[in-house]
Order: sequence, then structure tokens, then C-alpha cells
Amino acid sequence: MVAEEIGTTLSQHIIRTQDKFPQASGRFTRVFNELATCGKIISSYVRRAGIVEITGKQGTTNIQGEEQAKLDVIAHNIFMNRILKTGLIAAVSSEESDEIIEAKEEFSRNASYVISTDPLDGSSNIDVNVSVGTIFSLMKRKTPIGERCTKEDFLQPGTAQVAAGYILYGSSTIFTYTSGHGVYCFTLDPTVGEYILSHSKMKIAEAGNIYSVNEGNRKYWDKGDQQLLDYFQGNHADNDKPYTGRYIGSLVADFHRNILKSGIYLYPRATKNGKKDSGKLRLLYEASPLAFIAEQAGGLATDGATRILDIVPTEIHQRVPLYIGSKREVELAGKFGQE
Ligand code: P6P
Repeated sequence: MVAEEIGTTLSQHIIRTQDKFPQASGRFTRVFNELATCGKIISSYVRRAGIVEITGKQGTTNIQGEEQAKLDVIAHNIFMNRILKTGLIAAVSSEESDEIIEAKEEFSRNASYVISTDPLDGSSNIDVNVSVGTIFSLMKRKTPIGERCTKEDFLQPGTAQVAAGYILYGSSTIFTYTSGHGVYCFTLDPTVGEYILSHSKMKIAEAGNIYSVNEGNRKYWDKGDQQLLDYFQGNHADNDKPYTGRYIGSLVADFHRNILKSGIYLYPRATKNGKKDSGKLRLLYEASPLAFIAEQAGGLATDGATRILDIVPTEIHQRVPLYIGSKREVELAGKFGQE
């Protein structure tokens, strides 16, 4: 980080970035300021979860058939109540909602963006005080401004994203984003309530030395993925030096560490009872936004064969296998997958 960047707040950074692009309107800045506010509010809940009776399950399930944690629903509601009132976001697709959620007519007349989000990824970790995160992806809508939004506004390839980011509620709360001009990370200073620039133009090393995967699923993987794990564990003809295994079970936390320290996160597809699945992670609001960040940081993200950002979604909650992080390891995963 260069001297004049020290102490830059998120708002200052976004305005400075916007000034570099004459065609940029203040709308983008307003969206980001609202996203930052959502992060502060969700952070305040996450940090008090154990004492304000919001740990545990909500007693409902989402479209994925996953039990919703109380905080999943709280984070989702915070997002909906704020983002859909900016007047700039026409609709949101959320992991916690089967259908897209449109802004009320009074807030949608000039709304030119849509957001896909996982409001609180890894929420099952809340009860054991492990980091969780919010993931968001911003796109221009395809339907005409002022008309109803449809799924088509969301079923665009990741290359159509105008911005993407995550908020990690860890030992500190950080806000990381890209708008296609590098990756920037800000740390929330709770004493002043401002996000302060902590990493400028983040880069992930070409070759990593960390692998992040739930090894318990090994028996369900394709042969190539099993051999890839052997390689990472130094039990392969082409590699006898083990990588470091680190798996938090919270995608945003694993991904953030792997950007800073280099490495790969993988969640391969599995075959259970003769049925091959499409992986666990969702394309629109997990794989795609993190793939945008990974590539902007010099890394790569694929489904094992295809670049994540090139995949055109057919369903809002579509799942994909995910290999994301240092270019060398992601390309290696592709090679093992082809064998
Ligand atoms: P498993 C959390 O539910 C999540 O979507 C990611 O945050 C995390 O990496 C993964 O699932 C954990 O899945 O099957 O290893 O528990």
C-alpha cells in the first residue's frame, strides 16, 4: 500500500475510483455505501449472537433443503430491508429465498442494478464461534428500467458482474471487493464505525501451498479428485512434498486466507448411491462473485473444466463444483480431472 492510501476509508476509496471513470455515476457509490452499512449491522448481530438468543436454528429450511440458522434469516432481512430501498437495486436473489425479491415500485423506477447474495455463508459455524461471511454480486439488469424484473436479470455469466465482494466476520470484520480494477480489502474500525483500507490491489501467488477441502467426502469423488488429493498430500508420483491442509468449513474464511497466503479451495462433485451431484456451492452468489475476485487477484476459478465466469446460469440456485485460488493448483485440478 502506498503512503497516500494509508487511512483511506471505503467511502473515500469508492469515490476516488468513481472519479477515475467519468461515465461512473454516484449510483455505484450509493450501492456500496449501503452494502457497507449492511456489513456493519450484520457484524453487530454476529458478535452478540450468543447473548441475544440468535444462535441455533430458525426451524425453517431454504430452497436448498438446508436448515436456516436464525442469523441466516436476520442477515437476509437486513439485506432486503436496506438494499431494496436504495432506489438503485431492482431485485435481489438470495440463498435464503426461493424466488427473486423485487424492490417496491416506489424504489424501482430508476433501479438499474440487481444483486445476488448469500447473506450469511457458513452460518452453521455461528454456534461454535467460527468466522462466517456475506457474499454479494452486482450486475446491470437486462430488463428495461421501470419494468418488472425476471430471472433473466440474474441468469448472466459471471463476466457480466460490475462488482463483487464479501464481508468476513472474523477476528475483525473486513469488506473486500472488486469492480474490475483490482481487489481492495478494508477493515472495520468499530471505534469509529469506518472501514479502513488494509490491503490494496490484493494478489494471490501463482503457485500455492495450502489446500482447503472436506477430505471426509473423498470416497464420493471422481478418481481424478482423489488423485489430486493424493498429490496435495505428497502421496503421488509427481509430488512427494505435502501441502498444508487448512479447512475452516466457511467458504469466505477459507477463500480469504488462501488469497493472502496462496492456495486452493475445492468442493468437488460427489456420487452417492449412484447419483452424481453438481457440487455444493451455488454459482450465482458464491462461486461467481468469488471467481471475479480470484481472477482480479491473479488467480483462477473453474468447475474443474470450465472457467466459472464463463458459465451461463440456467437456474438461480444452480450448484457447481468449485476449484478456486492459485492459478497453478486450479489448473492442476483441471488436468487431474481430465485423466
Ligand atoms: P461441508 C457452508 O455451508 C458452505 O456453503 C461453505 O461456506 C463451506 O465451505 C462448505 O459449505 C462446507 O461444506 O460439506 O464441508 O460442511
